[in-house]
Amino acid sequence: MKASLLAPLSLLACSPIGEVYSVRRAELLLLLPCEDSGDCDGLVIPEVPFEREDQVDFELLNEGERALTVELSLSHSDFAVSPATSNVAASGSTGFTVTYAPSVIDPQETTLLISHNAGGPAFEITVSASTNPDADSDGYLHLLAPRGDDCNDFNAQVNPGVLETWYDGVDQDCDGGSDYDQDGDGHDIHTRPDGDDCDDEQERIHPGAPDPLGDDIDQDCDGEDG
Ligand SMILES: [Ca+2]
Ligand SMILES: [Ca+2]
Ligand SMILES: [Ca+2]
Ligand SMILES: [Ca+2]
Repeated sequence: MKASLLAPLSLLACSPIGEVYSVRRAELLLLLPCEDSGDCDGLVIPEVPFEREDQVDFELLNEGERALTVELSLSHSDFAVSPATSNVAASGSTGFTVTYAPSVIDPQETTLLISHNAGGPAFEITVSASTNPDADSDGYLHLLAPRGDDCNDFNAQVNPGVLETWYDGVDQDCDGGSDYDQDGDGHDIHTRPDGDDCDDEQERIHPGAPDPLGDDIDQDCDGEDG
């Protein structure tokens, strides 16, 4: 049996093989991708923005002479592994994917449990992940981050420090107001389907505004002065 040549099964052996790191259990050899940083103690998923997900692939080799069944599970709902079960043919291999979709800003860690019928203990692999709170690198953090105020963290032209461009349908400065109400009087510009502001650059001019007679200004937008 090839397995008899392998390292003691009770030890978690982690050693570099090119750009992957390996862990053995009986006839199974787990090959994990290794970060450039040399952080190779498990699966590492770096810098995933909110509202996005990232994934890391790894491989399980069956070095034995019989087909083996493996089951994979993760203990954290922000992580998922696919497929959850697999049969690994003798002398064959199977690929798996761990996906991370962050729900919080803080770095997270979970355990990937890989059960198998190869004999010996299951694999327990640490999966760690971190988030990128400023995905568009505009210096403003995602709304879900502490003190975050970037209402679109995937567009560097949108943040509280940007000058608003009116009437383009985009809230550039993240103030949450209507993009069709430049003067902020609560009435959208009259050119909009639901707009009734006849002068959207004067906050004192809109339907319902006082319209004193004789100043030649139609403050209440009814079409005439007074
Ligand atoms: Ca940002
Ligand atoms: Ca932004
Ligand atoms: Ca705008
Ligand atoms: Ca207005």
